[in-house]
Amino acid sequence: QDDLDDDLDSDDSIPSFVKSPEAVQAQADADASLLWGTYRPQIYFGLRPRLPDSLLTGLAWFGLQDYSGFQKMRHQCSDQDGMKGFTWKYHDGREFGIQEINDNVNNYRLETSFLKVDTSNSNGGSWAARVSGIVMDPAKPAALTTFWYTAIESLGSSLGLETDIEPGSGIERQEPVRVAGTVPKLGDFVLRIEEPDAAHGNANTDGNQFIGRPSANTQAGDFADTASKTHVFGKRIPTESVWKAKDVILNDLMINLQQSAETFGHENMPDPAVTLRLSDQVAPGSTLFAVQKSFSGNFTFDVFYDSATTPKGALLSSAGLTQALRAASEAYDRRFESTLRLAPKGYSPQQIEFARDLTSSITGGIGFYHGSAIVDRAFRHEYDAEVGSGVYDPEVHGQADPQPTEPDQLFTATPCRNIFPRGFYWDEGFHLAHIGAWDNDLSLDILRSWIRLIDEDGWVAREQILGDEARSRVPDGFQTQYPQYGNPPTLILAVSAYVDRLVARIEKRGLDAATLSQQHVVADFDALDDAPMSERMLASAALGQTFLHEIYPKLRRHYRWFRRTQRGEIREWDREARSKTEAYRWRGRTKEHVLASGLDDYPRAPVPHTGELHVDLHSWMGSFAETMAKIARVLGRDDDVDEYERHYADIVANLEDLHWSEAKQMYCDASVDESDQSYHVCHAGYVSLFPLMLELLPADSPHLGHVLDLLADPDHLWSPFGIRSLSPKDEFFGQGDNYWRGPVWVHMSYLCLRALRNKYATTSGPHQAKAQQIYNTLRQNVVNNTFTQYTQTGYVFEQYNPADGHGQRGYPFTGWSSTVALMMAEIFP
Ligand code: 6A9
Repeated sequence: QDDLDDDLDSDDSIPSFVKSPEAVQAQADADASLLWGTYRPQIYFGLRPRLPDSLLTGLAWFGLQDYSGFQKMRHQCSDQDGMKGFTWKYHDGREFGIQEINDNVNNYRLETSFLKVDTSNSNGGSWAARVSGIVMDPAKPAALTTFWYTAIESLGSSLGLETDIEPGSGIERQEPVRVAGTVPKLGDFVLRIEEPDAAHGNANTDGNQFIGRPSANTQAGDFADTASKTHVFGKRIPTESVWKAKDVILNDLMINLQQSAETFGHENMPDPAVTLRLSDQVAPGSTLFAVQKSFSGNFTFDVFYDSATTPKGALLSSAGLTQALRAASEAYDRRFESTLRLAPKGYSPQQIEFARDLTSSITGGIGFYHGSAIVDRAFRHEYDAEVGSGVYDPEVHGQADPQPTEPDQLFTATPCRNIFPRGFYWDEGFHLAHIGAWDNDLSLDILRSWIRLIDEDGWVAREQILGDEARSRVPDGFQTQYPQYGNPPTLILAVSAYVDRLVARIEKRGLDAATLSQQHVVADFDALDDAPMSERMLASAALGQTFLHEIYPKLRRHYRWFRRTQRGEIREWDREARSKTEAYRWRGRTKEHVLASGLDDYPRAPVPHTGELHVDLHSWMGSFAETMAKIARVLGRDDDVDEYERHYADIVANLEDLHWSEAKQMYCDASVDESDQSYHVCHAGYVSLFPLMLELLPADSPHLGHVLDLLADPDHLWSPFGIRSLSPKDEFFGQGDNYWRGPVWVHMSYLCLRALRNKYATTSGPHQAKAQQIYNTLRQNVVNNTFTQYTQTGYVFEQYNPADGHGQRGYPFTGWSSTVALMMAEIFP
């Protein structure tokens, strides 16, 4: 009766501009205000364009209080650096940001900011970056040395130092250092590194009156002579090693350090400020330049990237930057309030700042990655064969054959800047909920980038480890991706959120949904609001390539990939399933893990079996079908709508037939025992909640009350800090790696709140009052606990302890944990 989706639709033609690398280029050209950005969230600070093989810039620093700082140079974000928080306090995702880095070990609070000008210029315009240091405790030693590097990644580019320098001599610090270059798509530019003092010839107003002044603990004469100068070096390095700029800098520092050791002897080394300085040597054809400035006390220096095509009058000075940053942060605060509307909800200024930090950190975590991934198209896990012997058989499973793919690109937000700085598929749906609420078009740009990665089969890898830099952060055993394995389809939630925003905008302009589906839609919100909208305009917009039209074929292919490859077996002899096809099983399971599910070590059937059925995937597929129907409706694809609606109805029906346990009064996985008898696999936890979280249960479902009870029961999933992943009554609670076996995950509470707010607490039915009460308390609990932890530690965490609420695992985990800001604002797309 039902298609098994083995063949792709003939009309599934994918416009070539969606998949070609030129398309990405065209896209970068199209949205010039997104060309430059802090797109290396894996380092503390630096700007790059979202172009492969282009220009990289970055900041590194270490403490000069003694020789140990040198070994702990700060560059790549690391949880080993002992920072008391590093947070984008402002970041609008396009033109401006201010980050605070609390380097307690070095007794400095750094403020790094950037601001772009002339951004509608097709080459991305110009920008300024500011680095300020403020001594935290003036009673303690404070001396820091900073490095700003600029490097080209391609042979078609060039770079050169325009400032005169002699090896070993340095440059007077009042003098700006200029690096000029030319890079394809960016054109000609000059980078100026200067201190505000130098620019104005008088004391600047930033409270950094200590610039260059030796503090009491330094050996005055030495410091004044050498560290008060700016030092540089330039070197030709292999283009593919540019991301290791820190190592290149360290190597250059070694030249002078070794000379000093010979001169003074290891026992009598002078102040590190004297010996730890760059060589001032510039090799011919240098591709990387670093500029070093050393400070004791407070300081500020600025880096200006002046594009040759930006009108002179639009270029920034230090004084202009100070003003522009202030104006931008005030504008941000106004925009933040009008977008999230937290003040009327009675939140304190500190709580509002918390939500602002979260919002800035999700946009500040956006990165651009390019390069090869590693994919194994040959291997299958022993449990993935359709006949599950449980024994490894090379005939069935193939030999491992990991291969690098063609280079690809991804524009994506990231879960955690220090330990997971790359794209993760199911995390991204949550990121986009947040980003989309802030800047619709930015979220579409990211969405489009991910959708491009969906391959011919409809598959996209769960973890996007593109290029050597990204790969350097992943242990060997975790690098390979397998084309049989999926991950929860959350990107579709972002598409759905977009459709809702679009419909809301259009309705605001008095156009009904019928007109909309006839005329199709435009992607550009601003065009919608600004232009005098008429039916004629809408019709002409429809003639263009609208966003939904553009992505639909790939989404459909993706949907069909899930249906085809993750299908479960229904055993007809002991199941009363209404549909004989709608059942699902995650591929890629091992005995202990189902990484594909995203819930890694959550307990499943004790013996892996090809007859297993997974209720979380079943629910995701229901949600996927429902959302595809919604998109197809907007696009006026009526046949497809019918198909998705049929799938959806069957999935909802089979949810009850296959996954509801009468005995346990709970939704459960299912499996098959040795004598081929089916049984339920019940572990009270997140998996049991999916039918509710993804709104598959009708508001008057006879099972809804039981699911709500489980969720709200303090003996099971309810904690004062959010919902536990597993009930303390479960035998696996807190066991093993204890990743998804009890700890509280913010984004799962977000999904619950979303379902409650959008459906169960707002639709009349027998459980509405209870749903309302749970909604209010859960929201309060999660917001309060994450806020408390944030004020205590300066961090947002990957998960929270189910017993005492303290933050655990990755930090700063400003990926899906940032949805706390949406909870506060009650934005649940
Ligand atoms: C493995 C170890 C430094 C695990 O947030 C990203 C993902 C989630 O999608 C998933 O649901 N995290 C969750 O269970 C982190 C994934 C890290 C994988 C890297 C290598 C690296 O150690």
